[in-house]
Amino acid sequence: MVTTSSQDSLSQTFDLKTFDLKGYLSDRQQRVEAALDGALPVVYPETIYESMRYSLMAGGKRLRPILCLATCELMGGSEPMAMATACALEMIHTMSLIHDDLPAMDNDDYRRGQLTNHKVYGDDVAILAGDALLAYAFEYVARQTVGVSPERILRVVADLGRSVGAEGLVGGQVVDLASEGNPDITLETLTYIHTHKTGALLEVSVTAGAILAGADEAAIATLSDYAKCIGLAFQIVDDVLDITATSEELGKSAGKDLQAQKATYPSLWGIEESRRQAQQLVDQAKAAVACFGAGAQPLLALADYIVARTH
Ligand code: GRG
Repeated sequence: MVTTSSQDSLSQTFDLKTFDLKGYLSDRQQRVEAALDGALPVVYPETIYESMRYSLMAGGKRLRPILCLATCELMGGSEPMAMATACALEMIHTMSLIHDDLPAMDNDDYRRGQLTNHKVYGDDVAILAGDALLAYAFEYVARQTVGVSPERILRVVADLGRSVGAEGLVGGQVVDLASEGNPDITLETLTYIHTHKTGALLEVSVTAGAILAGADEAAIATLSDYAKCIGLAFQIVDDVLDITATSEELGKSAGKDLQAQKATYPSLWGIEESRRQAQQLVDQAKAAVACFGAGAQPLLALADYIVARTH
């Protein structure tokens, strides 16, 4: 693995300043939006499809699908090979947001700049919309992936399953709920929560694209190192933004962590140290993928975007 100290020479080699991240994100977001739109038509019983689409098509950065498309491309694969998984990742992410916002969980009224799913459709339909999106995500990968061997598709399905279950999102969420109201939790517990609740899905987003493209195990392991670093950096920045950004900027209620007396990285380290730690992780992530040469440019820029983002 390339060390962090190689970062300066890396930036010179790739001249990251010339990479048009804005254009790259906008292009990939549009492709993902179109694929998602086509993936979920409204049929009978309309209410459930409308509720699923309400949250799925509400915008969002589409970071997980974009990471999946980027690593597939980096490893020599094509967009059609990865698009079904990219959509599935967004379906899973969206269902986790719907369930996270429910009164029994974080109890939020706004998400992605609009009322939360249960505020519009009721708790019952919102729960079912989440369930249906989760089930459909797996069906979609299995049925709609093109140009990839069944063995690779099966591995992606298994990895996705692990990342959402008790070893992933659900495990992280359970420890998060149990820690609520306890501002004294340890850094170890906080890191467990976030590597599972946030990191697991980001990691599979990165590795699934590579698996679909037929990457070797060493490359998958390197990408997994990159993903672990950006996953944690992403959550540290999320915690900072919850304090420093407005509800309008975030598209959801700001200041929720303080209100719920949640331990966060800023509550343990302060804002400046949290930013420094996030930057260090991003540098580490970028150093990990330097071995891939100029093709890694999107992954380098996406890592920078994670610390620079404002929502
Ligand atoms: C997965 C079966 C299953 C159940 C869900 C509720 C729950 C269990 C887990 C919570 C997961 C969760 C909401 C984690 C937070 C992750 C996070 C930082 C979300 C914000 O992601 P962004 O900023 O959002 O990428 P956009 O809206 O841009 O997509």
